[in-house]
Amino acid sequence: MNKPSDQSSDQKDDQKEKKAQDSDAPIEPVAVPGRSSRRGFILMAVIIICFGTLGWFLYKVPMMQSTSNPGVKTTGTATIGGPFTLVDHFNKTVTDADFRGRYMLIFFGYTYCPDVCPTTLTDISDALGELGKDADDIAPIFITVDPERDKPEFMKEYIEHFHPKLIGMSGTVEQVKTVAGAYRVFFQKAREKGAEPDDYLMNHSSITYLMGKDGKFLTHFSHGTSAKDMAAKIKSFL
Ligand SMILES: [Cu+2]
Repeated sequence: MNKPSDQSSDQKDDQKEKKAQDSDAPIEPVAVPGRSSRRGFILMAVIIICFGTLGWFLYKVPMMQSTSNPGVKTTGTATIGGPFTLVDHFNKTVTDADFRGRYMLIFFGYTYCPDVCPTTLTDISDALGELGKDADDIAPIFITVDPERDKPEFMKEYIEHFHPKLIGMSGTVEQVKTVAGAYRVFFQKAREKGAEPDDYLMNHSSITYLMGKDGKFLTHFSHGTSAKDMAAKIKSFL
């Protein structure tokens, strides 16, 4: 799974290490032979180590505390979701407002996905089956993060493999970026060197969102949640 925040903190660590090396550098010219200068050198080294350790505690420890508990949502649930304008698999423009009064079960992915998307869409479909009549109020939505290849016609063909109620959504790259941003979904093209321009995979977040009748975030399901568990959790909100 992708953790952009971890990546950036790694980079910060690298930079910090580089800085630490830089600050060590001026010590060398001080180390001239002789007792007093050697004592001075040791003293200076001790001071540097002390400040270095203090610095590490001041910077690193709060950082570890903020990243070591991914279960705690620091962003708040209110910021997940938001307005979108996309194109459904009938090539019709749709917005989030069209779904007011219904629950939205939203998953982001792409039709060329080798594993995560087909598995999740199968789980979603099975969960809907499990819910039976209760699923009438739920709009299961599959939004592509690969609109360049996933045109509406292709989305239509793809979702037919899963559940008759599934709604496939595509749009312009800009529209998809907007909705993905609103749902804090990460996605990125991964093309191997020398591959054809349209021969690539998409790295993407694999979270399924349940949004309320008012369009507000209710809960989310991580990849691998069983259909049974998903159905039970959804039912608790209906
Ligand atoms: Cu996928």
